[in-house]
Amino acid sequence: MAQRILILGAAGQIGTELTEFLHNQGNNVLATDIKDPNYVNFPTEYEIVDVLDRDKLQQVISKFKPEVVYHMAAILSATGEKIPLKAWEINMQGLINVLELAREYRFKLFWPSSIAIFGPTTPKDNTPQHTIVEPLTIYGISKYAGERLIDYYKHRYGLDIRSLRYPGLISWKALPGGGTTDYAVEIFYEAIKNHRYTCYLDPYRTLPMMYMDDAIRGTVQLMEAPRDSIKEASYNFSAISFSPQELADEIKKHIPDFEINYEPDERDQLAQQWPRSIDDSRAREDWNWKHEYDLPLLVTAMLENIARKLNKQLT
Ligand code: AKB
Repeated sequence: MAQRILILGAAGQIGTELTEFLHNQGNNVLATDIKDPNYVNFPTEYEIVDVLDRDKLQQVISKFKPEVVYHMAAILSATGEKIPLKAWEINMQGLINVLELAREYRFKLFWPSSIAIFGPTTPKDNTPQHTIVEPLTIYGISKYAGERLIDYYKHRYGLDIRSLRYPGLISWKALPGGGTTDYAVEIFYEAIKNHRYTCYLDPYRTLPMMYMDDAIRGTVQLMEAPRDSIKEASYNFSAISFSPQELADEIKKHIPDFEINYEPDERDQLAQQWPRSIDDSRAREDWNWKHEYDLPLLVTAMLENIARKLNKQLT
């Protein structure tokens, strides 16, 4: 059934594709972000909304009356380390503003968490749903505090709030911005344009990753699942894991002269704190999550779509 859906942070990497997907499903979608309308291109209505501007947020919500809100606006891990207090304000105060409006307007809410909630003391392989959580980045701390806060609002005020711990997301339609896992998108553009890439992570820095089509499908599936099937405040959510070297080797199967070299920087220290792989069996059991893209499928899809977008040949 078509719904009235508000997207906050619609111009970001996930928001862009989520907006398109929900619009194509026949929903009445309002996309919002802080970007100038001249620099965005949505198939839906668009409005400027800063999640820190509670009055504007309230105005938009009281007028549009969304049944569902996806709050995707956030500062990611690498940018967060450059502006920690601003990142905390945007990630936490932005969430509190949305939660307070959820209390008043009773919409269903999606809010993204991340594998960044885990830290150096967390078991790195097949990281369980419930385990040691001691993040060291401001982004990870804000995401874990956010998980506790949405759970509080769920139980205290009876709200329907759902959440996923996203891994690194790989997409060709919109660029990521300010994350530690962004290399896994940049590498495709550089491979197609210049046949070489300098990676800021260690060659063997394995991280959990997912193709955007899987991420969007899983997100909407979580939101459509019966309310009583949702047992976790935020679900471990996983598809594949690979290192930069494994990704480069797969790209070389399509672009044989592709070369990668490594200059690890401070982002490698962030990635080092995160899990190598995630146990998402709770998501698979509770609401039937299942990914479709493995590494070869993901690489083929990324190369073909970006080459077409840039009007370039692969070899
Ligand atoms: C980042 O790298 O900061 C994000 C994330 C894993 O949440 N992509």
